[in-house]
Amino acid sequence: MASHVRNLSAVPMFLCVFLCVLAEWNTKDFQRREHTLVKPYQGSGMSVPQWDFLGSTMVTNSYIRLTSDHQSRQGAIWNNVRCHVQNWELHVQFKVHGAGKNLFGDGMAIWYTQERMQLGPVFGSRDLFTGLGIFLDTYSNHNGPHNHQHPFISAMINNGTLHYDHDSDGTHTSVAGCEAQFRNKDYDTYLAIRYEDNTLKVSVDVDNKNGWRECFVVHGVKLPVGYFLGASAATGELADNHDVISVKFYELESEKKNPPYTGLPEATVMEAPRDRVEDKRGSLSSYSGWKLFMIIILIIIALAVVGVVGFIVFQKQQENSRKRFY
Ligand SMILES: *[C@@H]1O[C@H](CO)[C@@H](O)[C@H](O)[C@H]1NC(C)=O
Ligand SMILES: [Ca+2]
Repeated sequence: MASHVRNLSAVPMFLCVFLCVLAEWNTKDFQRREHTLVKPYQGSGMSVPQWDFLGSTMVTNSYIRLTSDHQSRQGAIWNNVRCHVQNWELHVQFKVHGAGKNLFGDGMAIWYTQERMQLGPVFGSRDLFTGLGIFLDTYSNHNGPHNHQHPFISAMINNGTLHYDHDSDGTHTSVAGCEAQFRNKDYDTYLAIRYEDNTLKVSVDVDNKNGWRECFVVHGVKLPVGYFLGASAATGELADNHDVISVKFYELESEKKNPPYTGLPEATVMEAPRDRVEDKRGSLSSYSGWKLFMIIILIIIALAVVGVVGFIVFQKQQENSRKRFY
């Protein structure tokens, strides 16, 4: 009996591997290597191709540590290639961890800004920035009644005039946010930032589900092309390790062909937080026609293979039961 169980379980396994390979192939198609940061980080010598780091940042074989679990650190890593892609999705694998049980901080940020390589008070980077900041805030600076828990992920759009206020955890300048328990996890944690047709969507995968959970969606966000991608982190009185494992940048195919926006960053409309929706991680929604066709063909082939394997297993089972009875 045991052998039958093993045989049968091999069928969905095969299908899964097959579909996973398919999903991977689909995303690779759009991946832009000049904005991507994956292991092994180092090229020749100490430098990381296309990325510059500053402050407390330390590059190891398996992670890029923006700050270690020590007080008063600021570190950052910045892509040195301007990003001219209009519609994109960024996947960041990160890890925030430390010895603190109740007291830890301050957090990290992912950037798409005009400025780069400037340490400062906003999660290790400069204030009055121009562009987009996604903040992974682990410490609640706000005293008194709270409308949300920490860690908290939020987005801020800035044209260079807005100041990030730590005392209110940036609530006055944030366009949207959500709670996400991403700290001190044994498994990998991920953040996705999608910017398409003036809509900003942030999703997380922090529950070891291998699927995206929507954090928030904001419509009416205008970000110009030509800015830089970066990540930074800071510790103060409280500390944590803030690690970036990988940054993967995907160009999205858009239906609409708008001319590239070159004005200042703007956020016009703010959408109320919606119910969280489960998405399959790695599957980008904009399939072009022939790709969808290819996928359908491949699924049909997969189903045929499953049918054949199932039939063989069934026959074996019949044989075995005959052996048992006669
Ligand atoms: C910058 O943003 C602020 C706040 O949203 C706004 O009041 C101001 O008019 C903007 N400045 C420019 C030059 O767009
Ligand atoms: Ca804070």
